[in-house]
Amino acid sequence: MKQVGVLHVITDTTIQSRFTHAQLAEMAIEGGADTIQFRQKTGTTRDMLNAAREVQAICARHGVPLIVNDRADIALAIGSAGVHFGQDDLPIVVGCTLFPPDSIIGASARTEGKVMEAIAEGADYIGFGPIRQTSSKPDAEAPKGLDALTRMCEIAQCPVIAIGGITVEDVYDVIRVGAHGIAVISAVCGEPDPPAATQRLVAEIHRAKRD
Ligand code: TZP
Ligand code: MG
Repeated sequence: MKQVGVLHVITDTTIQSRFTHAQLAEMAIEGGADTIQFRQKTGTTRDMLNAAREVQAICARHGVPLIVNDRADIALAIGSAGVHFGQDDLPIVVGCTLFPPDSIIGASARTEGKVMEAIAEGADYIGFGPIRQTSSKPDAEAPKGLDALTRMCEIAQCPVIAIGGITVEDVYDVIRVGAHGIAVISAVCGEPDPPAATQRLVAEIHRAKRD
């Protein structure tokens, strides 16, 4: 099984405009994030490539894997460590043929059937959510809660990364019910002090894994 990080900080320049993707990545890594996800839904491909390239340079300097959301072309162009596909993106089985064998391929899956399908197709981890109400993804489904997360963690034969509205107060329970890790936007990018916020999340993840 490939090594998958426990705190995926998704850089986002729509819920806030104080920081660029690169600045957010730098601060998240400073706070202890072990995975960065570049996620940008709008703008030109050229601008996206330039922004992702900057983030990749920072991640490479710190030895932290970068996962690119949706955009296989950008991921391949910058040589990121991995890519994350949603249900409307490239099928996992197609993604697996495009990327080097050591790449981390993540998949969003919201039902048991989709989880099993993504794993069978070769996903290295499953992103499951939204766990809580989120305002960072306008088309997010209704919150699924901890019971559904527990069930997914039981059936998934690969790491489950919980996502959606996760705050520092939720982290302990999310990990205790079986999630391998969490992915967050607002709990880092929307906080006044992103490095400190990241540190608090990391501490909670480790506390839950120790107990
Ligand atoms: N996918 C499901 S919920 C979500 C994504 C990208 C948004 C996560 O952001 P936040 O601010 O941590 O709820
Ligand atoms: Mg997607």
